[in-house]
Amino acid sequence: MQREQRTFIAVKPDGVKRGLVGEIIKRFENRGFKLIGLKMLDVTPEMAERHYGEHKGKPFYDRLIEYIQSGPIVAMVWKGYDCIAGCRQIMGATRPLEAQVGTIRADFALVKEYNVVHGSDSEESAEREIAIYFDEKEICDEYDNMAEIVIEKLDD
Ligand code: IDP
Ligand code: MG
Repeated sequence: MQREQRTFIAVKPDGVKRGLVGEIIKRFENRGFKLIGLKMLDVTPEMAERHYGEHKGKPFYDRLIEYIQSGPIVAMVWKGYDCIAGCRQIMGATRPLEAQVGTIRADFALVKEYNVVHGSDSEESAEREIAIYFDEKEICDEYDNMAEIVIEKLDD
């Protein structure tokens, strides 16, 4: 079944520091997804805890909270057909060695702790994460792009 979805994607601090913002955006654009929200910001402790609440209690939680605040992130909202799974496919598996060659994490990361990009894993987490970083007024969904043309073709 076709699903038009929104997802939250972030270039994590290591990705920003390494100058990978353009490369990462390009990969989602190339696929045909539509960029509808974009900002650079420093994650606050409150945002970090809301974002990664599901991992609270895990051994890596404190390091993860520290990592996501170790420099600015580039926060994005993307939209398109099966956008959540599609963006996760472009990102690759959490552990770079398990990620397919050609994915962001296989191509640009060495270890799971510093894996350069975040992407929501379900519709529920996408909407929850978008709300942490964006006001709906900041989302620009009123322009046409290929993603919508592709969806129209699929509907025929
Ligand atoms: P995901 O980013 O692929 O969705 P999650 O399991 O949701 O992976 O983990 C969130 C983030 O926590 C990962 O992207 C990674 O930065 C970090 N992380 C996950 N597992 C570990 C671990 O075992 N050690 C250290 N950091 C981890
Ligand atoms: Mg996750």
